[in-house]
Amino acid sequence: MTGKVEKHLLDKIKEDGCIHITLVDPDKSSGRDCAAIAYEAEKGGTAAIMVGGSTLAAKEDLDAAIQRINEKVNVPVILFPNGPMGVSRHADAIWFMSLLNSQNTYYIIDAQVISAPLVKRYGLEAIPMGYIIAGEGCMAGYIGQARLINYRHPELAVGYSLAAETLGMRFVYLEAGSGAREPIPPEMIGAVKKQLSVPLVVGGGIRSPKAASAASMAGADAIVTGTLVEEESQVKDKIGALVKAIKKA
Ligand code: 1GP
Repeated sequence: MTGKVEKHLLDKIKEDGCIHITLVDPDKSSGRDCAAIAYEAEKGGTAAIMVGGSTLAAKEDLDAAIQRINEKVNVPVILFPNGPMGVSRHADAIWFMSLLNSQNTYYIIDAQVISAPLVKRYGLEAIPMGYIIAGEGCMAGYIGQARLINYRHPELAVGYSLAAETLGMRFVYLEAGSGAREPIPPEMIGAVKKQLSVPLVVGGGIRSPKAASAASMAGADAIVTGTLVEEESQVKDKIGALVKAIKKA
C-alpha cells in the first residue's frame, strides 16, 4: 500500500520531473547541526530529508537528530538505515532497502529480518527499495561488502534494477557512494531508466548543478546529495541551484 510519504514523493516527481533529496548523516555532523542544514535545504526546495549513514553507531544520536529536524522542517524525514540501528520511531518513513549486490546476506536480508518487527512496532511507513552500489562505492560499498559494478558495465546495473522491480520493490537507488569522485555516469542511468518502470534515485558524488542536471537528463527521478551541504554555509543557495537544474517539468 502506498503511504503518505511515498505519495508525496511520487506526486512531486510527477510535478517536477526530477526531485532533490537531502541526506544528512548524524554521525558525520559532529559540530554541524543537521537540523539547521535540513531547514535551509527545505528553503532551497528539497523534497525530503534522508537521515542515515554507513557508520552510524549511536541510536541516541539518530533519535535526537530526527527530533531536532522535525521541529524545523515540514518535508518528510525518511530513514536511510545501515541496519537495525538506523531505525528510529521519530521518522516519517523508512527506505526499507536491500543492498542487492552485497556479498554478505546480512545486507541483503538479515538486517531486514531484524528491522522489520521494529518498523512494524513503530508504525513506520516502509518504502521498499532496491539499493545498488556502483563505481567507487566509498564507505557504503566497503561496509556493505558490495560487489561494485564497474561503470563500464551498465548492463549489470540494469539487471539488478529489473530484479528489484520484479521482486516488487517500488524504488531503485543507484549509489556511487558518499563523496565519490565520479558520480553514476549518465550512460548507466540512461540504460537503467530505459528498462525500469519504478522511480530511479541516483546519488553519490553529485556536487554541482551541472552533474545533477546530467543525471536528471539521463533519466533520474530523484537526486540525493549529502556532502554538498555538509558544511552549513549557503545551504539554501546550493540546494536551490540544484533543484532548478534538475527540474524537467
Ligand atoms: C550517499 O548518495 C548519497 O548515500 C550522497 O552522496 O555525499 O556524495 O552527495 P554525496
